[in-house]
Amino acid sequence: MIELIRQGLNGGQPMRRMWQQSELRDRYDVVIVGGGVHGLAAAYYLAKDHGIRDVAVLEKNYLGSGGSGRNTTIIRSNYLTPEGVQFYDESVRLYETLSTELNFNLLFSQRGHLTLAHTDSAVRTMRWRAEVNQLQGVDSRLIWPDEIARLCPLLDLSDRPRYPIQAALYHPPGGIIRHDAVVWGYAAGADQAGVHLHQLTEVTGLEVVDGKVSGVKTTRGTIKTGCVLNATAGWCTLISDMAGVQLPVTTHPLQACVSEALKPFLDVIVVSGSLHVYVSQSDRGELVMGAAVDPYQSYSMNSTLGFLENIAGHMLELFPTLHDVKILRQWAGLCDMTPDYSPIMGFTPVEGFLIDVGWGTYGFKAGPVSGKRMAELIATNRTPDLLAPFALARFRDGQLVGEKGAASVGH
Ligand code: PYC
Repeated sequence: MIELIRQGLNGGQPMRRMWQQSELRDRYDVVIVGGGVHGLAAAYYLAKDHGIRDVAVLEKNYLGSGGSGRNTTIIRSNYLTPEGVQFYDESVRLYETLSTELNFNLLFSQRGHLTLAHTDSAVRTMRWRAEVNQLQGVDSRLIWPDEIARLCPLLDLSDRPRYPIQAALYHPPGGIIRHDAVVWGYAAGADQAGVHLHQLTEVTGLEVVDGKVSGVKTTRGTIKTGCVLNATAGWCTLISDMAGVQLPVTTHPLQACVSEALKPFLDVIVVSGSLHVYVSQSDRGELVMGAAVDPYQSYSMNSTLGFLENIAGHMLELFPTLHDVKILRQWAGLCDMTPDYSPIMGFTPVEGFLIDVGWGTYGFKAGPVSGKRMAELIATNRTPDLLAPFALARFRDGQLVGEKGAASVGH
């Protein structure tokens, strides 16, 4: 707001750009690969919390062009494991104050999140999640059709559908936020703190000498550095392979679509794991909808008719009155899936090569917490307690953090 008034009094001078175009230096203290919310947040907190400003963020396309600008903007912390709930809860709390922190309105709307249960086993899982959430101090509870009807009157709660709705996990702090504003806010904050943001700069190789990272080769030249953070989500195995670090990650497309604008009728976010659909209504009135990841590995971001047919059918099972609604557009992003549906953050066997990967379908909601805690890890050379369960070594040690049961849809 203060910035808006300042610009208003600026006498018609051009607005300050949100971030500058800097010269690419031939060395930085820290190089972050990936200009999405994770990479930008890590750069922002490195500078702001730890005074580490000699940082470059390298993005092969434009900032936010990957998953950060393609997700369906849902923020929540109603996970299944205590480790996951604590971690995503810190992210929700950071999101709650992020507009003020970045001096940029991110339009965060904590409208409540409903995960529907259509079977006895789904009711059991929702009860389990509610209890784990409550034990961690997170507001989630099991609710029944009368309360679901009050929160979402247009849902078909009758016995007519093939899988009638039996109950739901209700998570009031869940919400939606303007995802590109989050990217731009972190980018502007990092830029103002002295970080260099380099778009159209693709990493083509990593230099590793005697088990230590020493440089990054890019399409614009080589950069010397002793610290590289891989924050590239769907492309993370390609970058890690350059350091000789193998990741238990496969990349799958995730599709989404948006309808024409409708009068406001949907106050909450509605998720049905059994029907493979999640939907929220944007501030403009559009329905933003998504489903499970595509069941094949690919780097393709093409949309398919099959996705549209399935999601339309499942949406109509939930909301039969929407039968004449038109789809405006559809798109896809890439998800870096791990065997336990939890991310991988921290050190690797290559000194100075750090990872913030394996986000699957959960990446956007974790941007602030992973950025803050990975910055702490880089600055202190110690793993923060919150990140300890998500180390790469858990796959070697058999200490998985199973979060598949908290996925919005079955995969
Ligand atoms: O985990 O809430 C979620 C989600 C929604 C879309 C993709 N992931």
